[in-house]
Amino acid sequence: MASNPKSLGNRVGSLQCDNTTLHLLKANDYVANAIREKLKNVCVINVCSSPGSGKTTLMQETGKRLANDINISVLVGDPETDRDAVRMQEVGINALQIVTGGMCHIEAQMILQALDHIDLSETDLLFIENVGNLLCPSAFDLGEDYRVTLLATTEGDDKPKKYPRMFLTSELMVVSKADLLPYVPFTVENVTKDAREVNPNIEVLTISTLKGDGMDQWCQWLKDKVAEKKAKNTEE
Ligand SMILES: Nc1nc2c(ncn2[C@@H]2O[C@H](COP(=O)(O)OP(=O)(O)OP(=O)(O)O)[C@@H](O)[C@H]2O)c(=O)[nH]1
Ligand SMILES: [Mg+2]
Repeated sequence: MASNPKSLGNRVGSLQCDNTTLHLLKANDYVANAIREKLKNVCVINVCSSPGSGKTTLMQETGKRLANDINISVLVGDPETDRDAVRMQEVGINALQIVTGGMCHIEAQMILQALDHIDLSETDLLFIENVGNLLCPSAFDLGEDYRVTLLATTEGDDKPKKYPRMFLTSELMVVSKADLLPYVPFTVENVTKDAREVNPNIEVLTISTLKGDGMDQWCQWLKDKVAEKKAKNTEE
């Protein structure tokens, strides 16, 4: 199997028993690589966060703003309900719910199966909304190009050091609910410093989906990533 840049399998999902190491995440990484092969013309973004940080709201607003520029599809993971897919469909986004049956993360096999139900020829950007959790999703490569982790101002600015693997494996941290900054003890400077001590390469955007602050930069970031992916595929 080709080495996988997103894989934490060798570090996180392994058991050491009497000189034998079992890599528990190898099967997931194998499927994630198959997804990457299949989606050479689609930019895939795995959106992670704690429950309620604003993932679905951000994608609803993004879908509305980019409706004329980019064809977006969303696969959304939820432990029990299809509420988020319904919310996205209500604003015209092509969305499919993956109900994990109580599981705290999405695995690559679930994405591969769900891809059969998406018109990939009509998709430039595929969002995967992961199950709300800052721990388990960090260990599962879903074949994405980019991992984006939201951290809401209401959650406290100490989270990057407490949940480092999530931030270590993310290309972008979105500080969400920025409109609440005047009311909560949260400093963007502190959280950025901690996130960059965990992952010096992580980009940071501060967004209020509710008020619109930062949405232009976020949409431009997405447009650039979609264009880069298409250009890379054309070169190959
Ligand atoms: N003040 C404020 N509230 C927001 C913002 N974005 C989302 N919310 C609210 O935060 C709550 C949770 O938002 P969701 O988008 O459902 O969060 P989520 O991360 O998708 O939640 P799960 O899927 O359950 O993990 C909702 O009540 C939103 O209206 C924002 O920018 N500012
Ligand atoms: Mg949601």
